[in-house]
Amino acid sequence: MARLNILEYPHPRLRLKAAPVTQVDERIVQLVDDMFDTMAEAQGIGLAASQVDVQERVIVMDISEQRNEPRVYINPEIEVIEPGTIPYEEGCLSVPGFYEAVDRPAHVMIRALDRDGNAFEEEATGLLAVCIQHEIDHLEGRLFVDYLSPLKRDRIRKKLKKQRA
Ligand code: GNR
Ligand code: NI
Repeated sequence: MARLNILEYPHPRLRLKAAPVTQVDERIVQLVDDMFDTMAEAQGIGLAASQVDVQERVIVMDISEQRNEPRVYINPEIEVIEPGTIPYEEGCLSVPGFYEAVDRPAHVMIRALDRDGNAFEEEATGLLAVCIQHEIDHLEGRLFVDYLSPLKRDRIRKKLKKQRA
């Protein structure tokens, strides 16, 4: 088990597109386990491999209160199954301390591989739907701040830069 370093906005590597996993082997299982460690330590509800500088399509999540419902999504795909969006106040471990409302499709079907490499599908609404879309965005090199006005985004970028200085 190991905790990995989380890249923070505006790190250029957060903009890279992640490649599909070709085989769910020991290396991927190790990555998944390290990502769960990293997410727990950072008290996040989701983490995409892109955030720990691994450009492969791997996501871990746990949106449960008790933090005892681990979810793994490898090579995830989503399909919007009902029109309509919900606003949700989003945060991101790569944009620490900032929360802003983002609109996303409210009802989606997720298809992915699990930690054993088996295909599964899952219907998602509410926070699950929001979170999987937020994580898939990371795999595409997108961040929630991209949905904000350029002014808000720039303010966040400058404040983070100042905090780190
Ligand atoms: O911990 C997180 N909380 C969160 C809250 C609202 C919408 C999305 C998220 S995901 C975030 C962890 C993270 O940065 N995942 O990429
Ligand atoms: Ni995030």
